[in-house]
Amino acid sequence: MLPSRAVAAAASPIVKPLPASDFIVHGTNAETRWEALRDVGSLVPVSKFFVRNHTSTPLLDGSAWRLRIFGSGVSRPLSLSLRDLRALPSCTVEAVIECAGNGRSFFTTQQGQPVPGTPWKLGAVGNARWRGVPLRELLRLAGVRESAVDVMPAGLDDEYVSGGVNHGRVRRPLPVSKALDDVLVAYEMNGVDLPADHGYPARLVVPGWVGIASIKWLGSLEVSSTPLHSPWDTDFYRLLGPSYPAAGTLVTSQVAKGAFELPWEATLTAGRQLLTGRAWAPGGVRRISVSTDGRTWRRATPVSGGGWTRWQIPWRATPGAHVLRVRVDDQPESAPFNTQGYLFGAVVKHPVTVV
Ligand SMILES: Nc1nc2c(c(=O)[nH]1)N[C@H]1C(S)=C(S)[C@@H](COP(=O)(O)O)O[C@H]1N2
Ligand SMILES: [Mo]
Repeated sequence: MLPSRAVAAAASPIVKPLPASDFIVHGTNAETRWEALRDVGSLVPVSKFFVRNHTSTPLLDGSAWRLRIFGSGVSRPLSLSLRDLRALPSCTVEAVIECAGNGRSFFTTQQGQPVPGTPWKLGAVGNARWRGVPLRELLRLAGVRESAVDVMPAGLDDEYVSGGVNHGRVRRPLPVSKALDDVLVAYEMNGVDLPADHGYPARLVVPGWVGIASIKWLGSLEVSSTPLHSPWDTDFYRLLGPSYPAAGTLVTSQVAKGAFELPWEATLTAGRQLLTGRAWAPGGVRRISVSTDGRTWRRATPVSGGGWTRWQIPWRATPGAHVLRVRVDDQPESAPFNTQGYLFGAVVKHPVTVV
């Protein structure tokens, strides 16, 4: 048996409980309900954190697990156990993980541009505190060469088969420049061992980049002096369509977004309401504006800072149908169409009925 094979098959694609009050389940994926974050602090607890699985959560044995680092870009290939990894100097970072397809359903519902794929609203995002070893340090230990250009992290979940094609293990090349910058090989999430659904025993955390970069159930890192590719950078996670070059544009950084901590659709009672929500942007949030009438905008009050900001704004709600909007930084009115529905960065129109 391979040392890193799953010890057992889980009964469902996601292991943790998915109460309907906290999640909308889409096949092997689960989206966080925004109303479930209303009274929650800055960190999204594991119990409410979205899950995006290409297949199923594997149940890995941490004591048998190894992380292999190899390839033409390193002079000292390594094989680390979980104990080895935990013995190295660690650091803790707060970072948002957000699926490239977060907000995808709004291409269809707001822009009349149907796109295939998981019809996320805005709940394919979460902020957590991650502890682990900077990838930079592991690459140094492995003797990363000047000539190294790409790192290919690969997951230990099942091979991904779609449309009759086996694409192999979930893996996606990461440029060495990013790998040496702020990427973490994380083994804790919000102070506990990484939960099975979020990559136990270790995952990458790639701050500011689309979620696919943050490979879960990390089993190997190939470091190469020549460019590496996988279907996850050649076919998936590319912006394709009339306004892009024929080969498409690779998706790397996320775009600014904001959400109300309200059900979709929401019903509120008339009178004074305190609207609350969060705003997030890879480089930090600069400005949050809210419109309750579609014409005038008011600044919301930030309750916390950074790249994941809680905010609030009072609203005198009058009976009837309303559309609430939050704009973070320079969010546009419409998002550039791409055939796979990535990076929906436009202002979202949140329907609310006041009674
Ligand atoms: N091995 C592996 N890593 C993976 C995935 C996967 O299916 N397999 N999904 C990716 C995608 S598309 C996203 S958005 C994030 C989601 O992380 P989460 O499930 O911890 O929220 O994990 C990424 N890492
Ligand atoms: Mo994703």
